[in-house]
Amino acid sequence: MTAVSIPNPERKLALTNLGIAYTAFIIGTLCGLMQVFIRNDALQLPAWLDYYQILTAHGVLLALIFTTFFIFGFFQSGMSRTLGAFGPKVVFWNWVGLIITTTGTVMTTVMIVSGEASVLYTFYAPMMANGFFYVGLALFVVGTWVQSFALAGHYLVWRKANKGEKSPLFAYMTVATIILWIIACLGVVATVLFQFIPWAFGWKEGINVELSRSLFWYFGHPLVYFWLLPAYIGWYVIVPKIIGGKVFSDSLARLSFILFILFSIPVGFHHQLTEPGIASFWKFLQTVLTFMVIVPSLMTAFSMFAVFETRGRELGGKGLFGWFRKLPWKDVRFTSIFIAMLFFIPGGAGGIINASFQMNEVIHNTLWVVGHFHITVGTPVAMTFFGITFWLIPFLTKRVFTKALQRLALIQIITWSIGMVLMSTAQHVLGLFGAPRRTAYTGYQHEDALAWFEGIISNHVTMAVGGSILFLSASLLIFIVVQLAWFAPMAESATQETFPIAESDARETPGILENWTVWIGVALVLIAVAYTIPVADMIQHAPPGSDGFRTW
Ligand code: HEM
Ligand SMILES: [Cu+2]
Repeated sequence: MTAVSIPNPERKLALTNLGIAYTAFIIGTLCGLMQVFIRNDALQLPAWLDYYQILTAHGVLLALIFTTFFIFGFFQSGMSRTLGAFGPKVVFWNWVGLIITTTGTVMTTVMIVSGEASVLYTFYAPMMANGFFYVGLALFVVGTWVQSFALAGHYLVWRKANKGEKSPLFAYMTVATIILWIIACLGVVATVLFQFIPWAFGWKEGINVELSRSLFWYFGHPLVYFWLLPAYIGWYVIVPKIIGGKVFSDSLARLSFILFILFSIPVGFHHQLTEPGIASFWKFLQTVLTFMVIVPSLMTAFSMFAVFETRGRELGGKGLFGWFRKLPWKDVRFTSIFIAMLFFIPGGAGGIINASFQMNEVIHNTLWVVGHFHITVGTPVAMTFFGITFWLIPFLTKRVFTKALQRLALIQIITWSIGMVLMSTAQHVLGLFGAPRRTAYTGYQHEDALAWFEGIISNHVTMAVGGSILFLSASLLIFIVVQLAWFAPMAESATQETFPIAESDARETPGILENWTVWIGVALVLIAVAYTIPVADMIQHAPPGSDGFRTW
């Protein structure tokens, strides 16, 4: 399939999703900029604006809205590109889902902006937001489910028409991500519908805090894989094509996605290691399951570098590392994703520290954690999405990604990297010295404590310098996005961007890998083992429910 573009309905759907994603992105990063200045005591907000309001907006707009809308835009384009044009029903239900998701987004954003929901993106009870904040969240999730089912429907139609064939790798990976997302959301939907909404509207008194936090993290950890797997699609399926290579191994790629589904859900307790209401055995079990995710992560790293080395040698690279120089470094579609991968090396190593029972005590709720997720979701995921954007938008708008824009794009990813190295390193080190996360400026009334934060790296000023470079980089990205959407010259067939899909040989791939019933079954068994007894405990031995608090 070498279709130059995809049909108009899919283009419109995808562009709408991407447009909302980037609107959220620029507002979210502006909040980030304010945060670094407030924490450094260089900015005081006016009385009507609150640090926690901004921080809630930052988390929700970037971690939930930017990522989710981007992912669906990417999926819709890729599913149409690899499985063929959507039927009218698939188009219709994708729109219905998109509209519901957007309605939910608008509702939550209005609540946050009007100061009714400064509960941060984890909305921990017993902090209580306006009930419509939770209704907005529920609509957001339901809307993504409708879009997910529409895409799954498209896949099923393809499978019926192509009996006995293995689906294209892009479609397979999309379905895996959707399955993960739907199973994961069950937790957040349960707590929002049955705990938060009745409580916030005053229909029910008191909330079981431990249960709500556990249901949140049952969702919150796989949420990070919902961000990561689409980035991995970029790594496994798209990058090899961009550099002129092939997928290293089709079955390895599929197996790694299955392992991500299995080992990313029954592990939420690793975010709750300091909570008293969960027996340590269950924390231990979930920690062990958490570490299993290292296996597919290293499989991914291995196959990516195998693709790079193979291609570099094809291009004439000699010796142990000669292949490295042969890679197409000037192609920003590749370089962006390569740098994204590099950031994931310290990001993943930090994750192992966070998930370790004892070491978690050292970094828990410190700025270290903030440093960590900016070099996992904030760069490996986000920068992979930038790299995809550079060709996806011109592919959809049929415009040219001109040489001048390509140069700007290189500057954009380099500045993002520099800003992130500064901000994230400062956050990691400050965190080790005990600087807390999720706090505005903290005066620390003692000179010894103040001295900890006066190093060159362990300094809130370094963090602010990094944050400022990041915001400039974000603005540059928006400039490029706007150019690609509306102003770049229209393409002719020779200059039209393609949707790169690498060749992947599925002939030897075991059919069982596409037997979803089996894998959903195994996932549910693991979830039941990890959660049934501790959750039953939380319900049976629950203390009296808590009233709601407005801490802002
Ligand atoms: C201009 C770029 C950015 C800057 C300057 C920035 C800055 C910050 C700072 C300083 C915090 C910690 C505040 C605190 O704990 O008191 C924070 C939190 C956070 N950031 Fe960013 N960030 C940026 C981009 C991003 C991106 C691209 C993402 C994700 C895609 C992201 C996701 C988050 C999340 C999820 C939190 C946690 C919010 C919470 O604790 O509730 N950030 N950011
Ligand atoms: Cu986690």
